[in-house]
Amino acid sequence: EIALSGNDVIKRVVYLQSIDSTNKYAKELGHQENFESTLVIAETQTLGRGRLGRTWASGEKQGIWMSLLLKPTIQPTLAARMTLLAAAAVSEAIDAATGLCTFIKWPNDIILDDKKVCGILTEMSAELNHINYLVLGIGINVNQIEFPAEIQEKATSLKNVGGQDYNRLEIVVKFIEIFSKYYRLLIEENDFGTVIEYVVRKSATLDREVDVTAGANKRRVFAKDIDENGNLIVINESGEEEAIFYGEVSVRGI
Ligand code: BT5
Repeated sequence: EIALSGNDVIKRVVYLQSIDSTNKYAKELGHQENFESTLVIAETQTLGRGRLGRTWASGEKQGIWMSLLLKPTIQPTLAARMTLLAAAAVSEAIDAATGLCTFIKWPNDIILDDKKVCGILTEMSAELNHINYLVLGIGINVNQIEFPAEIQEKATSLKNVGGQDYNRLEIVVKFIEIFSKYYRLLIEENDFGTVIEYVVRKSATLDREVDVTAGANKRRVFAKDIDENGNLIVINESGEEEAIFYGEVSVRGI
């Protein structure tokens, strides 16, 4: 466990060799009264999770498996902003540390070479008017070269694309730096535009047809923009503009 001096956004880092899931661990910390904002990092996970209970392959010590526990003073209805903020920070951190060029697939994936290199899982506990805690779970494939057969086609790592090993600590440090900057802008200056600007510029989703899946319902729409709250603005089947708040967007071809 390491205290981070000089950073008022992330107060400490907990470093673990192996854990079932860093998100689960961070959520347990979040149940303590007056918890400090903490970044939980593990070398391996035995039960890494994606959204909707899906599995996240993270058994190898070659990735960055981390969860950031925070208590953001924003309305729970605006929590989706935090996922995009994390996505922007991860993408920018990877690019800065490696020289590679990642893209953001709304709302929670980072794409490299048309494949998924990182996924984000946001979980929170909230009352009507405030957030008790929020956990941003981030999984980045860094130096693995192989994946389980069922995701081999759609997953990649920084090493697969860049052809070399990358220093994971360097990426984590950059992430802490950039995330803290964006977080302060949002919380202290109510500026989310800077994040949106980055997400739009680096979007793998916009200006193309995407499938929007909500439960069993799947529609093909045209992704036009991302609004100031981080919602995806699409042109629907009837030619009308519509905001997509939640659900799942799959970009064709990715
Ligand atoms: C996500 O879910 O993309 C969120 C992943 C969050 C993982 C982090 S790791 C640290 C923290 N602790 C946790 O337990 N979780 C977080 P979703 O959009 O539902 O995507 C899941 C899908 O991605 C799976 O069903 C697979 O198809 C695919 N997948 C699984 N492992 C992958 C990997 N290592 N790289 C790329 N794709 C993967």
